[in-house]
Amino acid sequence: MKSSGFTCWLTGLSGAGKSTLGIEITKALEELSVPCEYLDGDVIRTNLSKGLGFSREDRNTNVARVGFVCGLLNKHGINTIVALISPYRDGREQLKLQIPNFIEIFVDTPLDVCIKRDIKGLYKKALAGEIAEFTGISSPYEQPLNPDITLKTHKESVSQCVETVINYLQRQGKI
Ligand code: PPS
Repeated sequence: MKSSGFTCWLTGLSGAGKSTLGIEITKALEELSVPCEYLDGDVIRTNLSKGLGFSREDRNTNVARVGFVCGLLNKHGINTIVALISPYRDGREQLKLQIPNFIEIFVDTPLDVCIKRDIKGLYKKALAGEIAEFTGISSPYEQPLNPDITLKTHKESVSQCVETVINYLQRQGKI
């Protein structure tokens, strides 16, 4: 069976804006009657990936599980929008092999901006040494080398970022 759906995979630091963008991209696609499912890191970790921690191995397991689900949904024409830190290049490279229509979207918000935003108060705790293996502080984030799309939430509005993604999907003939 030929895969017909696509996966928009948002990767970036905690607080980069992945979830906000993921939700808004999903809404914009639904308004265009494009069938899609939004998969958010925090939600995935309370069910599909419950029990996983933040070691390199656990993060890549998390990424692979979500990738597996995306592959299944895409096969049946359901497009997927994913917001996961997915910090390791090798984990993301695996997805490209596994998902035929994989679109890597780098939410390129600098660490200092994420620390300033600190919406969940996690950076404060991580900087105080209260959270181990926190991405950008005590655990690495390996930036994509050749993402399909780069979004800079500190320079562009949410609606501009959404427009960039929708325009890309239209140019590529995906929608
Ligand atoms: S990963 O690396 O892709 O498996 O991470 P993900 O599943 O996206 O989960 C990230 C959310 O978990 C919270 N959290 C942490 N993030 C990073 N490092 C550590 N140690 C950590 N502990 C908890 C945090 O709320 C992340 O959500 P976002 O939306 O990215 O801020």
